[in-house]
Amino acid sequence: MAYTCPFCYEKFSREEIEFRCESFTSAACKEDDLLLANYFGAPRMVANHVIPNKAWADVLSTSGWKKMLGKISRYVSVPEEVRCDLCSAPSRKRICPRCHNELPTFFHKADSHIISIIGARGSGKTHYITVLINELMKKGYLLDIATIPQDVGEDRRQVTSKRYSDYYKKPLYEGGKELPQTTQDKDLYPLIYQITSGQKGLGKTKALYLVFYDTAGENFRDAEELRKLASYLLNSSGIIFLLDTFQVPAIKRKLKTNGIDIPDIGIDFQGVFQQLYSLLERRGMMQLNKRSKTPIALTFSKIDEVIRHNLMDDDIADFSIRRNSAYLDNGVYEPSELMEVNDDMRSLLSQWEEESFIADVEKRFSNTAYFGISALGATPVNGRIEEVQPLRVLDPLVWILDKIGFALRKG
Ligand SMILES: Nc1nc2c(ncn2[C@@H]2O[C@H](COP(=O)(O)OP(=O)(O)O)[C@@H](O)[C@H]2O)c(=O)[nH]1
Ligand SMILES: [Mg+2]
Ligand SMILES: [Zn+2]
Ligand SMILES: [Zn+2]
Repeated sequence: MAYTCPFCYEKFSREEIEFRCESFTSAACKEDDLLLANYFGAPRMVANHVIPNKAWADVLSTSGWKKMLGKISRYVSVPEEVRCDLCSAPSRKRICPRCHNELPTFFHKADSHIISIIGARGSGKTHYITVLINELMKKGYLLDIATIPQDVGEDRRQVTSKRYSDYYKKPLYEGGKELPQTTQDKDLYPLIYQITSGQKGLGKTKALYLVFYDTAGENFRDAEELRKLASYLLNSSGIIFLLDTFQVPAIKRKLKTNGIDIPDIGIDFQGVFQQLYSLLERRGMMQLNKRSKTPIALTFSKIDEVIRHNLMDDDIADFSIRRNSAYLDNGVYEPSELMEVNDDMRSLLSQWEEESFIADVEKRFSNTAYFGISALGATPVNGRIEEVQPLRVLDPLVWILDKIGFALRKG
C-alpha cells in the first residue's frame, strides 16, 4: 500500500515510514533537519533526531529468528512505538520519509484520500474552505460523519486546529470580517482532518484524511505554484474546482445593470480550466483524447447573488439551488438530489451560453458534476459579514465522498 504525504504529496510505502525522537531532554538528539528545512524553504532547521528506519530497536535484535521476524513485520505493519537509537527514549511520532513532517496518528491505518479545492484567485476558496470545515464539524453527524482535526507538525503554532481557529473561523464567525487574500506562505501548511463514518458497508471506506491547502492561486501563473498544484492534483482522489460565478460574462453583465461592478481578473473561468488541464497534460497526468476518471465537482461559488437578483430562468420555478441540501434535514444522502442540482446547474450554464465550457470539461473528465454553492449567503459589505448563511456547501464534498466509496448513510 502506498501512502501520500499530506504535506509534500510524495508517495511512500509502509516500510519507509520513519520516527522522530520525542525526548525533551536529550541534547544529543537535536540535529539539523535538511529535508524539513527544504520543505519550508528555510536555510536550516533544527529538530529532534530522525531515528533511522533501520535502527528501530524493536526491529533490530541480535537473535536470528527475532531479527527475521522484525524485518518481515515492517512490511506488514508499522510499530506503534520504537526506541531512539541515540537516547533510547520511546517515540510514537511517525514522519514522512520524504519531507520529515509529522504524520497524523492513524495515518498508516486509514486510506489517505486527498480532496483538493482549487480555483483562480478571487473564486472564493478561502471563504469556502472556512465554511466547509465548519459545516462538516457541525453538521457532519447528520450523515454519521465525525470530523477530527489532525494537529501534527513541528511548529505547534501552525497545527490544524490552531490555524483554522486563528486565521479562518474566529475572524469570520466571531469577528464578522471578510477574510484577507491568501498569501503564498500559507501554502506550506495544510489543514488536515480525519473523517470517519459510523455506517457499515462491505468494502466501503470508513476512515479517511481530508487535506485542504488554501492556495494563493495567482491565476495559475507562477511556475513554482503550478508545480505544487500539479503534484497536489496528481495525488487527489477528487477535485472541487471552484468557479467564480461573477466571472461568467452573462452574470457579469446582469450584475452590472444591477449596480454591481465586478473587477476583471484578466482570465475567465473557462480559461482557468484550460490552464489546469494543459498543466495536467504537460505533467503526463492526462493523455490526449483520454478522459480522467478522477471525480471533479465543478462548483460555482457566490450563487447567493444569482438568487437575489433572480438571474435564473423563470421556467425553472422550482430551482434546486434555492433550497438547502435535503440531507441536512433528513440525514440521508439521496444521489438523485445532487443529480437534480447538476442538471439545474448545467441548464443554467447553457442559459448563460457556456455550453463550450461544459463540452471542454466533459472532453477531459468522465466523472463530472456541477454544483452551485454560497459560502457566505451574501456579499460582504465594507469588509463585514454579520451572519454567515451557507447554502449547499457540503454538496460537492458529499458527492465526491460517495464516488470514492466512503460509507455514507444513503437513501
Ligand atoms: N456574495 C458572495 N461573495 C463571496 C462568497 N464567498 C467569497 N466571496 C467574496 O469573494 C471574494 C474572494 O473570496 P476569497 O475567499 O478570498 O477567494 P480566494 O482568492 O479564492 O481565496 C471576496 O471578496 C469574498 O468576500 C459568497 O459565498 N458570496
Ligand atoms: Mg484565498
Ligand atoms: Zn533520542
Ligand atoms: Zn512529506
